[in-house]
Amino acid sequence: IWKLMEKYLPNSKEAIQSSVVNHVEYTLAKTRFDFTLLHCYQAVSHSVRDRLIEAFNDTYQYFNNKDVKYVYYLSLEYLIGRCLQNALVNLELEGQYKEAMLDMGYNLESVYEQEVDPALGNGGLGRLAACFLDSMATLNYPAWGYGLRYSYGIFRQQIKDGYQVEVPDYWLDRGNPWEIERLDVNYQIKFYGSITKKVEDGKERTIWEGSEIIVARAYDNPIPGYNTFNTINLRLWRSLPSSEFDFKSFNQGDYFKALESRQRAEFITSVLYPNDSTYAGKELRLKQQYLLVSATIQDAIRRFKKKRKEWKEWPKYNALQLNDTHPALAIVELMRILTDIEGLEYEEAWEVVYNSFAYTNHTILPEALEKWGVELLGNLLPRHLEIIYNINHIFLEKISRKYPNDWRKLSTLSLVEEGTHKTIRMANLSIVGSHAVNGVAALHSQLLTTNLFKDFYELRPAKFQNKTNGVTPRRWIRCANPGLSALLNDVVGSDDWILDMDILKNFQKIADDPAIQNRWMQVKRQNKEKLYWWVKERCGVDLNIDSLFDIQVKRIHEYKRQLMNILYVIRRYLDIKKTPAEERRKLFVPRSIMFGGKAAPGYITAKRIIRLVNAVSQKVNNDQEVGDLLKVVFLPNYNVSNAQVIIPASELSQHISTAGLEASGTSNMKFVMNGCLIIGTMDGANVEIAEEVGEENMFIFGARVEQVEELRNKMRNSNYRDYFGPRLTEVCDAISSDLFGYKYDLDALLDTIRNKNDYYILGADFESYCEAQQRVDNLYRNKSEWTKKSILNSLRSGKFSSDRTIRQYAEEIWDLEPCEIPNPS
Ligand code: 26M
Repeated sequence: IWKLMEKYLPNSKEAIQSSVVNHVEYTLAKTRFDFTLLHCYQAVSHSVRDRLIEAFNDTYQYFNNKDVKYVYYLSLEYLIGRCLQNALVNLELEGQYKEAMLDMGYNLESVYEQEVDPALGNGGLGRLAACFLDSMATLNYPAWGYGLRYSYGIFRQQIKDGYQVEVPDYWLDRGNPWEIERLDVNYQIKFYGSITKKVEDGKERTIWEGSEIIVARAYDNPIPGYNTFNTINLRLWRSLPSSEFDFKSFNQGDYFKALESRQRAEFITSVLYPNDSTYAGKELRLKQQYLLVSATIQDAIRRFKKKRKEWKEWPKYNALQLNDTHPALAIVELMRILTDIEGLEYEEAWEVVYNSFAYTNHTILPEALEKWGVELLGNLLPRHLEIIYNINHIFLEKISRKYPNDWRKLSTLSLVEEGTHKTIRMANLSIVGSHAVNGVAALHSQLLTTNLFKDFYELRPAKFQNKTNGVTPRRWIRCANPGLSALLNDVVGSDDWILDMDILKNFQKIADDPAIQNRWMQVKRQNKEKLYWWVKERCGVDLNIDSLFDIQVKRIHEYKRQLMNILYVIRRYLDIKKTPAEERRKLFVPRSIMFGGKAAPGYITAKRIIRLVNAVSQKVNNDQEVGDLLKVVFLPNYNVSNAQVIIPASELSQHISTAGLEASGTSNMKFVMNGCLIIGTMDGANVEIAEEVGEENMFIFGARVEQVEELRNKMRNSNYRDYFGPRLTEVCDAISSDLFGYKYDLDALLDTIRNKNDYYILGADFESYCEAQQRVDNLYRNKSEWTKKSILNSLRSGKFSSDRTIRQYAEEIWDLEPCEIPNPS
């Protein structure tokens, strides 16, 4: 058997075909007389899965033999997107499969379309985790991703009568060929219950007995690296009832009650919370967080114990990265196991914990910061609350020794927020329990040290770092934009740029070459055509392919200012209408303005923004006078697979948040790589994009972060009519005069900027935004100049590969070495 297993799967067309046919017969139990495209997708996926599994098992066996250090990436969210094409590209088998399938009468691209898009995340934070996995595998880092296997991903967004409607996303409907269910990897998870203290040989020991016990089961998802045999694991936990627990309740005689408790257990990993910017404090969410944390720590400990090392060596072998505060209880869970179960002294345990954990912050919005009520936390996890109090006590003692009588410092640094409703500040816990804390773009990391975490920074400046986000060029160029990939291959003379985006900088002279410019425009046009059909099918709108494709896709939030974008669209509409027909083409560049993104179900203002976009779209698209000079579309259900169509087709993309509020943004990086020009504020990673591609190749506008507070104060003390310029006033008046209908909703929406202090300073930035838009029109008239800037954007985007980001995490936080497994062939 071992001899047989040493034979790796052959890659010839015939071998691929026979493996697919084999799966049709034996995995799907199908015949060629009753066979659909979906079956084809399933058979192909199983054949690719076989290859992944070989590599996957070898990878961890090799890591284990080499006794390497691991990084554990802990995240409540992963937006991995579709797997089939990504796996084929990373295994460098796409060409072979394409041919093999064509031979059998199937177009591989339509096979790709059969796959569901696993959407176990909300937005930027979840997609970042997925890009990181791709880079960790590609760079041969010994890594594990850990998360939850939600049965329902983020809701599917439908637009009905202009409003967002949420439809449950039961993504496992057709099975999931990419996961491996580990029937043998199960851990018990406890909730509630009580704690007792025992004294044993003069030492106090704490015992926590949970009163609800469930099981977490592992589902493994292989993540192949590009151009390497290394394949790492994304291990997702599913909650199940514990049979041990059943035994008790069934014996008490109430059969149906016992079944109910089984269902409660399964419910924990049922659904992803669809918020990305507000914290709600729901117990079920805390159960999710603890389930991830507890199962993951148990798994890591089991692996470490096989090494038979001492606990103090744990940080040499393990780095644990917290993707925001969502898994922060891991700090407490490891402390609990080390002290209560493994019998370490508190200080010994703290050394181990502190030196292995690191925390990434993704937002400075105060409403997003997690604070668990002590009652809720203490009821669900009594021992953890006690440990948090201990950590806080020891920490604050140090503080008061260093800063005697500084009550302000004590109360801002404390893990506990006092008040009528006492809460635990998860960010403070994460900072105190970690040896490294990082923001996700230079500006954001800077703001953490000067504002949000100022006092922590002064305490330990060396702890605070920046790790500017990045995105994987495999999915975002190679998979999403095959035309551009082929062009870059020709320019570079190889596909080396996929692993080293920085080499593209050596070819900047091509930006002036008319032949290259022409090819570049052709590629963009083909991508625009693909999006044209997508829009026609889903929105029923006929776009002009020659119009400027202007796109803003991201979660809907006031700070991202989709409202400013749509108000400018109205401005343009009014201006077109005012201009005599014969002069319109001279004054306005035809534009197709597209919006996409989900609103959190309870976020009423965000939902009203969607309503406004659709109201404007209705009016403008049906106005004969306007024709193709202006089209407005809301792209429904923005997700990873739709992004792969939308981004490569975009010519202008909008990243227009109030300065200081977008921690980084990552789609801005994807757009730039795909040769799209940015209209944006000096916020998040835009600042670094401007540094790399040159401000002259972007459309930068608006208040800088230092000016925001002052502008806010000015506006607080005046009527909106005094600081709204005439252009914005006229737009608001048009809406209020019911030009677009839906007056009730839309007036309420406008009141967020008219009568609520305009916290996001939309009124203050509007004029400068309009000017930037004018610069866009002017440049677009010069196709060659526009294309030149497009090329330069792409060639200078190397910094924003997640490979660069992950190398920095590995070297500056994790202290991790790559470990490449030998290629079997
Ligand atoms: C919190 C509590 C309960 C339920 C959900 C949440 C929650 C989930 C996701 C809160 C925030 C979440 O995500 C925030 C996020 O996506 N932040 C974005 O992170 C990106 C990656 O670093 C950045 O590029 C974006 O600027 C930042 O907004």
